[in-house]
Amino acid sequence: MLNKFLDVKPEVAEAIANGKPVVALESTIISHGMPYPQNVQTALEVERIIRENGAVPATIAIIGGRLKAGLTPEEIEYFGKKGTTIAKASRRDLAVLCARGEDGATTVTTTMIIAHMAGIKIFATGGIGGVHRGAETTMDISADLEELAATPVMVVCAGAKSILDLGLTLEYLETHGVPVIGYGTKELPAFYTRSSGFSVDYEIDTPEELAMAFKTQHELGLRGGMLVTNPIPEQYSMDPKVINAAIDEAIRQCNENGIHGKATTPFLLAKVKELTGGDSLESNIRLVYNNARLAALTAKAYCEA
Ligand code: PSU
Ligand code: MN
Repeated sequence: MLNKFLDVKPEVAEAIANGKPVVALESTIISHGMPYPQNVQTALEVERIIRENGAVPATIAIIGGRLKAGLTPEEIEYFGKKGTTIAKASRRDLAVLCARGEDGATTVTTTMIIAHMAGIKIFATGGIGGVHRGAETTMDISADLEELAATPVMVVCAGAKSILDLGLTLEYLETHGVPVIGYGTKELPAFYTRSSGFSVDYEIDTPEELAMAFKTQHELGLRGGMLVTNPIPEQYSMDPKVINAAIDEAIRQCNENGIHGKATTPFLLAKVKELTGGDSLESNIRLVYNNARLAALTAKAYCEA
């Protein structure tokens, strides 16, 4: 019995019922992560790349209080156009949004929750939330980390931006038992750049081995997800000096303006984009395509394993 608040798109439901590969996608990256119309173009292209690599895409969102696993192109356009006027929905927002019949853009956390309700195991995105710099006093730690600890969905991302404290983010994931895998690398990628100076737990080099590791985690009866960090392709990676200067300036302005809570991450992302012009947006789009492809191949391998 599926959850009474859940609507699974027929194409997605058919794939799940027949053991075919499905990849979940989040909607906060559309509404809060990129400007219109690039957000809509990117979301549609990501779905195309997933199909091209043999899986069915399921973009996840909350519309009129319904948890949607799979959106139509019209619904993706609606989210892209409404942008930041749509509520950014984390775990704590779900109940009230559903009770009131409102819309919500799903973060990594809520996309994992809804994917799991629908029976989807693999999820591709750009970056995850984590432990913010200064968290030792602000206690700003993304709910994404708790969800990775609890919910059995593999998240394929490009590592984490250094708007976060990457060292503390890794410590937190270790404490909560979340495996952090580098795809073809021993180093944690830092979203816009391929290196961070921090090590991942394991390097894995094929979608087949990723699928096997994740399947084994389920068969062992271990709870929680797995974090796959896939470095941005070399030709789209940014100059670390340029991007780190922009991030430092964004954090300075964030503190100066007293931004906190759920507004922090969207503020930092928008500032970094503003300070680096179109370059960071292009990198961001390319790394999402790269993650979509890997997630589709891994979902396929998972179904065949
Ligand atoms: N980091 C990015 N891009 C994003 C996000 C984070 O590089 O789009 C979004 C994701 O939806 C993520 C959310 O789940 O921000 C985390 O927000 P918070 O830090 O408030 O938990
Ligand atoms: Mn936060």
